[in-house]
Amino acid sequence: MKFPEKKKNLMELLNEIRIFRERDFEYSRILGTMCSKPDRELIQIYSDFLETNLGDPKNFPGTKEIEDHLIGMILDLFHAPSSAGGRIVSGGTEGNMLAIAIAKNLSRGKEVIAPDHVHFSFQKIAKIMGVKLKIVETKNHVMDVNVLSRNITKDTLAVVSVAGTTELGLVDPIPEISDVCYDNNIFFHVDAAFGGFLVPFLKDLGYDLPDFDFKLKGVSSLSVDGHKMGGCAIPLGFFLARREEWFKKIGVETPYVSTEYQSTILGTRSGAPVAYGYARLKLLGREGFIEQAKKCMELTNYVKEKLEEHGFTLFTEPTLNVIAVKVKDLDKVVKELYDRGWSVNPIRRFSSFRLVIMPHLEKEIIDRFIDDLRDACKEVTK
Ligand code: 0PR
Repeated sequence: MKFPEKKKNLMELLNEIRIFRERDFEYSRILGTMCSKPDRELIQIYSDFLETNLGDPKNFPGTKEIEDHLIGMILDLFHAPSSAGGRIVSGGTEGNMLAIAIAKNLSRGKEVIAPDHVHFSFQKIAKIMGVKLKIVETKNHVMDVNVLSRNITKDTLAVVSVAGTTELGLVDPIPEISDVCYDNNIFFHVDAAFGGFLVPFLKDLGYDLPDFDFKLKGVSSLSVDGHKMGGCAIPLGFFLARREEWFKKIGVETPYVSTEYQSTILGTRSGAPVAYGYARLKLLGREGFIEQAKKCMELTNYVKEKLEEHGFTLFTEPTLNVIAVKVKDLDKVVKELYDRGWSVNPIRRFSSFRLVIMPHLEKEIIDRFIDDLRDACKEVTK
């Protein structure tokens, strides 16, 4: 498309934009996403903060106060000690990147040890930051502490593990990994981008899930996404480090703006997702997040039972609200589903596709989906 030479009539323009938007999937037909549909009641907040810029907070002291309160809530949720610091980031990728940047400043090592299910953001980080990603084998699709111990060398820069894996929604044995890292004095980052807003509340409900946050003395940093199970609007992630002073190591002086230094990747950044996130966390509170977690897990069980009733096989028993369904001719099935208006995400290495049972899904949607899945599979095997 060429840069427009002439002005355009506003009504025509709005119409043009609307037509594009109508081509997008309705959120209720997106079954593989880890993101959330914004709450109707809170949408206005996003537009009220559109011009706020937290890159230069002196102009927006009110919005900055919201940011500070929000970070405080997150530090509290994840049992951060008083020495800890937190930053708002654009999402899991940026949070994970800050972790490795800090680790690089604390150690002479060159290798980041991570399980084979680690999110692809670490591949990007390795390329951008010139570190080596040492992928280690897992056992039953979670990190194996013995394999980890065997792989630690004097070159180890950091260890990464995951609470809520991207493909299967599993949780690594984080307490054991934390002990190994603590004993070997190695920086340990927990990627809780997905599980961070689910695991604590499932634990409240009595689910047998491991600790994964700063309660564990070996955890050095943690990333968690508001825009996944936090139900916040995109982009909103959090990065927490056990010591605030570590941020100085990756920070740069910022002479033209009102902060002394910045230690995140973005410079100019919107206050809109921050204000939205603050409101979302307060609207639900622990009470609401427990209800949300319960609803997602009940629906996950329903999906599992329905699928099994119709002869489908799950790749693993779900731990969280992620279900991987094994199918023959994966890509063809995914395409047939797409043509029927359903979006799911293929996990090719497991010949499965992923369903993430997010809060916006309901039983009726699942029933309709399973009917179409059966048709799609019949079509493929014809
Ligand atoms: N860490 C983990 C464990 C993740 O699952 C993800 C993203 C990230 C880090 C990176 O987070 P950002 O994308 O916020 O930087 N996981 C999902 C995935 O890659 C993201 C996603 C969301 C994918 C919606 C598809 C989709 O429709 O599968």
